[in-house]
Amino acid sequence: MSMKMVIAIINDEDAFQIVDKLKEQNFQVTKMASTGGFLRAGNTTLMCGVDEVKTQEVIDVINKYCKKRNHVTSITNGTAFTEGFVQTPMEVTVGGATVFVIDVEQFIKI
Ligand code: 2BA
Repeated sequence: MSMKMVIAIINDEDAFQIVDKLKEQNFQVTKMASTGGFLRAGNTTLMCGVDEVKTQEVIDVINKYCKKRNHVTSITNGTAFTEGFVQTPMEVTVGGATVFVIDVEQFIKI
């Protein structure tokens, strides 16, 4: 059996749901807390070792539950001394995933 390792860097917000969905479909997954080198903010890295023929199924789950989406949040403008605090709605993009698929040379459980 040929095996692949899917490494996916995803948003923390999507992590619990995606681990649940992968488990439901009988995939084994390891979830690691990670930090992006550019933003230096927390993200989640998933490692999922799968039979080669099932690689696309894992990618489909990631695609379904980690899709980029727009999220409306609010930022606070102004000061208490001027016009007061004003909540300004702002649209931000959340989610998405960076996925690597790697050939597994050996898979050993001891
Ligand atoms: P993404 O490209 O969606 O990458 C999200 C996270 O995925 C990255 O977090 C990093 O943890 C991981 N990642 C992406 N490409 C990788 C690779 N080739 N190897 C290993 N890990 C990888 P951050 O590094 O904090 O980057 C967050 C976001 O900032 C990136 O989103 C991208 O939109 C932007 N970005 C990253 N580097 C940039 C740069 N040099 N200039 C401009 N924007 C950058």
